[in-house]
Amino acid sequence: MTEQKHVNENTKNESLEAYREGAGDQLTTDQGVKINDTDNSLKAGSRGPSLREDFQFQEKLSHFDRERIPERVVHARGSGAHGYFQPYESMAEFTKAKFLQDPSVRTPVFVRFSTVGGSRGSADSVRDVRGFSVKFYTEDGNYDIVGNNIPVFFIQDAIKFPDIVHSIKPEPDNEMPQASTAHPSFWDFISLVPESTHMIMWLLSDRTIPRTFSRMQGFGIHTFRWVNAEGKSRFVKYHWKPILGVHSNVFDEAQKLAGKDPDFHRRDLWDSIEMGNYPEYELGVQIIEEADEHKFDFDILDSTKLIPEELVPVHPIGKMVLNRNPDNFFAETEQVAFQPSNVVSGIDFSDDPLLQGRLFSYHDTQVHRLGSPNFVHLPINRPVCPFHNINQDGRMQMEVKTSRVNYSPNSLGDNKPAVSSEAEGAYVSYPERVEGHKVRERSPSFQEHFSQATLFWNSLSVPEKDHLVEAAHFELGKVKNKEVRQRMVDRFNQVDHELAKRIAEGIGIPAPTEAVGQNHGQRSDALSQENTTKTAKGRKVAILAADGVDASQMMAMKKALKGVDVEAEVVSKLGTLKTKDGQEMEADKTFLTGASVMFDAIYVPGGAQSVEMLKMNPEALNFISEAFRHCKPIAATGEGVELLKASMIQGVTLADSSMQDDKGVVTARNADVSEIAKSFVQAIAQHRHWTRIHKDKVPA
Ligand code: HDE
Repeated sequence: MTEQKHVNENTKNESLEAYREGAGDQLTTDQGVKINDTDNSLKAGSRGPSLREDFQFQEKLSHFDRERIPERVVHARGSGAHGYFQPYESMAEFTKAKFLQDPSVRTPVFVRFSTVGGSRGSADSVRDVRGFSVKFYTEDGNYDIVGNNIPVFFIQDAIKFPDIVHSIKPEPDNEMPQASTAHPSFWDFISLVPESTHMIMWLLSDRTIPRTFSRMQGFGIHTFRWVNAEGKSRFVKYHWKPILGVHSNVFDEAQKLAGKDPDFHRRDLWDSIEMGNYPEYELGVQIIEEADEHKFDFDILDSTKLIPEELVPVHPIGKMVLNRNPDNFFAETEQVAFQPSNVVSGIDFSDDPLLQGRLFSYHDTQVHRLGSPNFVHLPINRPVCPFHNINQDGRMQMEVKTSRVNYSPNSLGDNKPAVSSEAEGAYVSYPERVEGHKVRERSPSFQEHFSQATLFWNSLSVPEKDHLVEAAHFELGKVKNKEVRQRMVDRFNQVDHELAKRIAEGIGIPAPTEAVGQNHGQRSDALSQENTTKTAKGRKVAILAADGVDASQMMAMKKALKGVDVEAEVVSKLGTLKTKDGQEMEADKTFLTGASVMFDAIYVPGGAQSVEMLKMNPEALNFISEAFRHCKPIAATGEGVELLKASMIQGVTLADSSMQDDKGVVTARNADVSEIAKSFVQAIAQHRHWTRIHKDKVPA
């Protein structure tokens, strides 16, 4: 039992130390008996029958037979990381939660990012909502914010959760498709559930194809309650803003990544932490006074609605840094058990019926998945503060409880463990006054479903709107049932007439002739990814090279990029190459192991021989075309410009003499590479260059 008073950044790491187990020197059985041969089972004669008494064989095989536990019913595919959270200032005015009182205290956290629909082995980059779960190991116990990367949800009441999840998951007869909403049963359900409309707009947007976890936003979704030391309560909504901004793939890229590197997000998270590029997120809150609970034209208990930042600004309260990879995937990332019901003093629930249902479901699922109510004893789940209770026994009880009293009250044990008062830090529920009849009903304040879907559509930039329409063409294009597609077009017509017409034309449904109501014309800038932070930091550039490459140009570019925390990797036909000045060098990737979709930008250095060889290589040319089509920055210097000329890119001006910087394509024949690098870095920071009007004419 950890008897820890004050928590710091390292507390969880230190508590895990007691459970760490290296490979050891000598192989033994689970009982500690040394083993002399683990390759041959015990047999009667070397060709004879195996013997029943081979306890070593039995132990090895029977443990292997039980290596799997049930994967999470949703969010099965995930990746985790350790880190810490530090508040900017004391939040005592609003909450007595201890980890939010002192800006000098770093509270350890474990975070798990996930997709929702796919199985444990499915690809990272698929179109899906992402989970964003944070476990704070606080001095007052564990606090979990189990959120998503989208601020709203599909349904309003938790009792509908099995229905929405059944419709998303592969269809029950043929178990297809994997990790995709593009199938009839999902859209059938959605077309019959108007409350899902707002979420569907987010699902079809670029939010569901994030570039990396470090460039992905997180939201608590529900309205929660904060309570301060005086017992005053306010409502609160959580926002995690990535310091690197919110950036996405394009859909074609996400689909290709699923094949080229199904671990793309997991690898990026792992590598970034190993390289010291720690993903960072600012936690922000929207605080709503109790008196303002009913002042909005939607219900703050309705999880299909967000509170526009224009109405209630997001106040940044602290920063989370992810700086340590797990030691063991199963022990930590797979066994971590998040529960929205894990709250600490100063934090309470609202009556959101979606949240209330989750307060039951997560504990229930952990007991099933991890096999016992003692799942809290697992190292990753243990609080770092003392925990003493009189819960007894059960499978895999890890504590050897030494007291004979396991009931309360007791006199034999001096009435210990004793209950505490609120002043001593006991959790006491907020005494919310409630009254009402027992009914199975939805509140009338939950009945309007389209206004915020329209707000989202209005807030998107032109390229974001185009992407959303294309996503709808793909998703609904996979739905053979015409009546489902028709219902969806009718639904989109309630969001916006133009949107419905554009979607209809791509899915074989007649465009609606009349608008349903008038678009309210409102926008919210915070909803568009165009208005996010833009930085080159943490990006990856591919340098295309072959024998004869101009190493001085290449090294100058690498150095300039490194200076702004941009990693560059050399991609070549073979594993090694010879530079123009005769040096042997190793490539980081080949055209087989690397692909443009794995990089954020491309650079082609000069060297006449290198460029001639690349020109003859269709994979190199395709690398350029694909990056161009995905609107990624491209730079070329010296003879490198010739490769761009030989490729199929069009509609941009390439350098003949002086430097050209056109729609993210930066080229120069003779210029100083470090100068070019400045423009290139600016182009990289932009993320993508959507103004390339001819991009879709480029085959890739
Ligand atoms: Fe979950 N959800 N959920 N969910 N959810 C689970 O718990 C559930 C909902 C979310 O990284 C399960 O441990 C119900 C909203 C994340 O381990 C399960 C409802 C939000 C994760 C469950 C919801 C989420 C889960 C499956 C309807 C965003 C992954 C395995 C009210 C705020 C946590 C597990 C991790 C996982 C139930 C809706 C986020 C079955 C009943 C809304 C990030 O308990």
